[in-house]
Amino acid sequence: MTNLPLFENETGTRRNEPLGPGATLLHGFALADETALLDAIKAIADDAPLRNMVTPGGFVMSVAMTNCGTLGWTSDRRGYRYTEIDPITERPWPSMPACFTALATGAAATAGFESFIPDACLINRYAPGTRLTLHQDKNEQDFSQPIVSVSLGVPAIFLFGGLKRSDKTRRVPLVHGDVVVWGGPDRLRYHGVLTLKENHHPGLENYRINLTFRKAG
Ligand code: MD3
Ligand code: FE
Repeated sequence: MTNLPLFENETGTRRNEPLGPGATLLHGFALADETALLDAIKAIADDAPLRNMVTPGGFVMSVAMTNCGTLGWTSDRRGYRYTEIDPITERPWPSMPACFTALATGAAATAGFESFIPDACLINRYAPGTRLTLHQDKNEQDFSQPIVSVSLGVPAIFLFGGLKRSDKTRRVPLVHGDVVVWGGPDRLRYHGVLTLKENHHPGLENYRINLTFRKAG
């Protein structure tokens, strides 16, 4: 099937919306790759199953997660960290598919971050009723490297905060195919995802999947 360019503007290019000095929303940037992305996600989850991790405080996260790449983000009672081995399968995380790396590197370059090469991709799966509370991503080595996030499936409302948890948040709707690049002064902003509403997406049922690409090591 061919993807028609439904979200092009009058110049024939997709809309790139600045959310901050180092944050850009690339509307529909992942649409051309959706079939390859969904197939690759299924293969990864067959190898390293989606699971509900436990926070250091003992809460089971409502979002189901897995990883691909040389490093994978995990959480348990001992803390948050990146590991080379999946603690469930006790094998390395599945390797990063070429279509993932190309998408992340291309999105970062489009947003002004040249030569971004991710070594970790966290796959988050949201069912209706699940959410991600406000947090910062601070487990990576080098905060000068951006984070690239790809939204697939049912729409969600993303919360974009400030550098303090108590700072005012902005609500940003994210739909299937949207890619956001977060870097520079926006890299350590608090962020989260509001409780997912019941919705249907052809190919992803009532789920939202988010891919978060990082240079973790
Ligand atoms: C803004 N995931 O996995 S990705 C996460 O939609 C995470 O699943 C969310 O936050 C999701 O840690 C949001 C977007 C994102 C990622 C990193 C950021 C936004 C960010 C870092 C700084 C500011
Ligand atoms: Fe995050």
